[in-house]
Amino acid sequence: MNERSDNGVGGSGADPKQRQLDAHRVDRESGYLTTQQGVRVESTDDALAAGNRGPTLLDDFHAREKITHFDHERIPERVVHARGAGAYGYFQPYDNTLADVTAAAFLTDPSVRTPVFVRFSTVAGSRGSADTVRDVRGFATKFYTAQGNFDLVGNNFPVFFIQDGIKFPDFVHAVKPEPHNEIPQAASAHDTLWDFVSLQPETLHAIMWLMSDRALPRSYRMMQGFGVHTFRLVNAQGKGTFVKFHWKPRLGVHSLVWDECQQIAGRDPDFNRRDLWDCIEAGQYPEWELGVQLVPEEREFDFDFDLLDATKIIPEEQVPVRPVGRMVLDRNPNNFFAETEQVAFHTANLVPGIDFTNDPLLQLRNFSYLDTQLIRLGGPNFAQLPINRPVAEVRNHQQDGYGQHAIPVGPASYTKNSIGGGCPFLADSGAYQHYPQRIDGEAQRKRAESFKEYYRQPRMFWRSMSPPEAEHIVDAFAFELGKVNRPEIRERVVEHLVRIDTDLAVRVAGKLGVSAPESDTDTSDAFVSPALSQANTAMDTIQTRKIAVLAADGVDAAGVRALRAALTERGAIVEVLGLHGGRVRGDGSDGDQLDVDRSLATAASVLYDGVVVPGGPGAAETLARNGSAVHFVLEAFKHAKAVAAFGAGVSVMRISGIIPETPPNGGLGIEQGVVTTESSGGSLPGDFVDAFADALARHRIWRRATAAVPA
Ligand code: HDE
Repeated sequence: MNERSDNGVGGSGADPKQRQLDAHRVDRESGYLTTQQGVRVESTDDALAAGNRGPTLLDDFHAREKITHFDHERIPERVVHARGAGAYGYFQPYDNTLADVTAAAFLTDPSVRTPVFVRFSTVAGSRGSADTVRDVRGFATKFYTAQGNFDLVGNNFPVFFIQDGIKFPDFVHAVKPEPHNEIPQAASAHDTLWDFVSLQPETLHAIMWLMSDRALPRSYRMMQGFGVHTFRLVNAQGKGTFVKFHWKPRLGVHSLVWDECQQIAGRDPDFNRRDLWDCIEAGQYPEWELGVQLVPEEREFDFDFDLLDATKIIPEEQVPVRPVGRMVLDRNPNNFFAETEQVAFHTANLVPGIDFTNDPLLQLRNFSYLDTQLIRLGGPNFAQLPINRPVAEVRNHQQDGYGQHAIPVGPASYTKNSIGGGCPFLADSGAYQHYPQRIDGEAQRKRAESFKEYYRQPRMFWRSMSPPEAEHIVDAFAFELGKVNRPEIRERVVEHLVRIDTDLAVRVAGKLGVSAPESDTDTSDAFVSPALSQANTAMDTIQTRKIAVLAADGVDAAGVRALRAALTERGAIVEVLGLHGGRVRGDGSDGDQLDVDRSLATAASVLYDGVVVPGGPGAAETLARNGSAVHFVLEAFKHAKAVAAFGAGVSVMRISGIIPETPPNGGLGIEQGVVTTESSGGSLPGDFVDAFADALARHRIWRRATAAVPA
């Protein structure tokens, strides 16, 4: 476990960004209430008024200031990625092996720990929308390097919906709520998005990702990140190498199921945000490995797609992802607005050693971010906001504007000057140098021919899926298109699906109740990329997995304690859910009681990774008669989660129909993720705990048939 930085005001140790932020942190848990001018206030409950019953007097400068400030508290939300959550941490490279391709010290000096701030986001919803909607997730990282800020403004999909930035407003207008009635919020399942998709086959690859489990992350801590575009690394000699950036989560890539997502949107709309916050508070720090795919410039045209086309990936099997270093997030912000809302990422925030390419999507991003931030953050000085300030020194002749915080000293605010001693000096080393790319060509508005193949990579994605992942994609298309009102849009989409893969199209069409047309495309190529399937992700830990233990009076308290200890030791989080709050009685006559963490009324199975029904005949009988408890277990089962029962708790599994009256071999079987033992008390068998932990680590037991389960 890493040493955790102090989360309060000050005391931020060696991290240079935290030390800088300390100067701006204001301790509101001591001292006196004052006005903005520092004048102490005697009362803030009653405005100054004439006599007992008013009117309120304008003389009350405190009341006026308080109200005025409140009136101006809101700023525009981000036009996309409005809903987000952020955290601080650090990045450290493993070694210096990348030094042959980049001059960026933070990527090549293993002794340097670079402070970072990461903001995760959904794209389409507004600031108050739910976390668990079907959407892309933003994964934006600000590296506060000694050479200046570098922002890697990525997503959890490696491809984007359009190839040219000029189409971004069209795409965003199509996916956002429809303009006439502002419906639906944070959802792609509506006519305008699918109309756009049906007319723009370049969207199809990203649409496959959007219909897949990748769009429903279990946690921000369990999703991959991608820089998406091909960037360029540049070494000390000025030689360029094409690069794609990847973040791989240590806990593996895991997803929710769609039914669960929809329920969580009501039960806990802050599900992903809360998860990130809670884990960092608990010292369970999320971690990712940064990796790069490198393509020498000489190999630029070795692929059957264009490296500049952001709707294509370079399959990992073709160019392996080379591990570079590790990022750990170990500190929550102090204030959502000041830090997470005001952070401003920009694709053009580069440091020496990293440069752009001509990707036409990236090129307009390089314009858009600064432009939008000028209005969102109210003027040209937002880089001075504490969250945005580099730890590298800033010194230049830009001046004035709203919210200027610095006090530039000296009369010379121009270059060249003699009055200021010619300062600040231009650097003769360590300065950013643009890659000396040769630029040639006639101005034209035309999509490159090399961008015009739209079906091969969606097909590769589809054919790389495991059977349950493929099933989820079919269900997602059926759901989304089922919400589309205009039949001609549905038909046009199915026509595209046929060109991707007949099996996909026939299955979707079947669920929609339409017939799939004949394919006019050769779909015989069969490249498969196992790296794309979540079936091949890390499944070796139950760290941070949340397990619900249902408890009623008469519970086998010793058994629960033993199980909790065993699971907590493996890094899981165990919560006892009682039919009521407070405590539940144990099963002995010794007055033993068990603390309840949460009452069942405030919880739901969708908020947990697994469920346990403990022993104690009295408790089991009560739970079996309680509809909410039985539903809880059934629903977890239906969502393919690990479920376990011990002692008399096994009867609840039987009554709910999860296991037959006479279970084969003492249980439905570990293969099905249903783990039971007749034992109870402090002596739960080790193989019971091991089997339950194994099932939890596998995340979901997809092979389980759940269609007949009523939940
Ligand atoms: Fe963005 N995008 N984007 N985008 N984007 C914004 O910048 C834009 C694109 C991404 O947590 C905006 O400050 C254009 C791809 C993230 O603060 C805006 C185009 C990728 C975030 C903007 C794209 C992204 C944004 C809105 C097409 C993945 C949230 C507010 C040319 C590689 C950053 C803001 C945060 C935010 C423009 C396409 C990722 C309007 C014009 C591709 C993670 O400037």
